[in-house]
Amino acid sequence: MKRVSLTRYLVEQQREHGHIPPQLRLLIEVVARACKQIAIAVNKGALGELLGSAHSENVQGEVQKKLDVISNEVLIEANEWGGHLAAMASEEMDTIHVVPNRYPQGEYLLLYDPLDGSSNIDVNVSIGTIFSVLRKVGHGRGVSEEDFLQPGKQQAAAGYCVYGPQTTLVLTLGDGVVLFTLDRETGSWVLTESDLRIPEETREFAINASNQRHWAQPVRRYIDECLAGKDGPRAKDFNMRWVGSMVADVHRILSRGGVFLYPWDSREPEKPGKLRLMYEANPMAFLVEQAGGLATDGRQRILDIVPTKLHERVSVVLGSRAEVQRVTELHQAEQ
Ligand code: AHM
Ligand code: MG
Repeated sequence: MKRVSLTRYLVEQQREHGHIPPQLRLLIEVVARACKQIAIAVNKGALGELLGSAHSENVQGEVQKKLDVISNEVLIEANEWGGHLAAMASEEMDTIHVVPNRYPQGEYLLLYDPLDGSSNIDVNVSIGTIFSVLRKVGHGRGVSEEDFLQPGKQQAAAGYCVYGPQTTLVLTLGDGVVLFTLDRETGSWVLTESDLRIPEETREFAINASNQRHWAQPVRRYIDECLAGKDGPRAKDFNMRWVGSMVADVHRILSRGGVFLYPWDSREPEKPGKLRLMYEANPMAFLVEQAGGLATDGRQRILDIVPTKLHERVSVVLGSRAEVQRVTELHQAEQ
């Protein structure tokens, strides 16, 4: 079997389709290398005294874990000197990180959640890194938060890495979704799936059901319909899965279908949802659409939302088309 490495995949994409500028190629390679480094730290866990709290809070008031902080630093250090980026933004940083003047400035913006699924770090459950790439629109050296406020449909690339039983990297450059598995013996990312497709129909949903009493009516109705199974309006039995790491839940959906919901709830009515538009929802929505699925906030396509601030939150419904459509219909019926 021909083994295709990430480097070879990117070179061939550039050569054959000409749609990957050299700076974007470098960016993907650098992010993938940083993910390898994060995977090593995650793997060491208690042996490297890397578990537990960092005793600090991020801009969203969440307590940071040591590995959240380390992963954020690994991504900054890996990316700031290569000349491919203008600036970075992270779920774990209050403001954007502009590439320092001592380095050349590139034309891309990188956004990431350095370690998604923080509550699973210390219990040895799959966690991951999510990233999104935008082009800097304006010219000149100045970069501001405004440059990042682009709708997700303008992403040049997006992906995530799951640190689970295997370490896998899932990537889209806007032309389908590919999956690489880390070969720890050679240190190389090997292409193991060249066209991930989400089945249109599913019998599996993912939601944190402990929040049920706080949900809005359309979400309650949708889950009630699923729970009613064969005898209900959907006429089929559903199964439920909730890992608590979006990367792991989305990876399952990309692999075998399903629907993922993290909806608005009434505990904090002014917040549109828990998940972050730019670090979590947008990259996952891009991947899911590229794999043939749908991603909405219940009403509109996530990739069409124009962000008004960096750390904006959003409701998320994504996965197999038929289910996302059903959730959307229920929301529209309410209007
Ligand atoms: P994080 O980025 O701080 O880890 O938070 C995001 C995570 C998602 O990965 C996951 O889907 C969700 O939060 C789980 O939330 P809950 O603990 O409410 O089920
Ligand atoms: Mg996250």
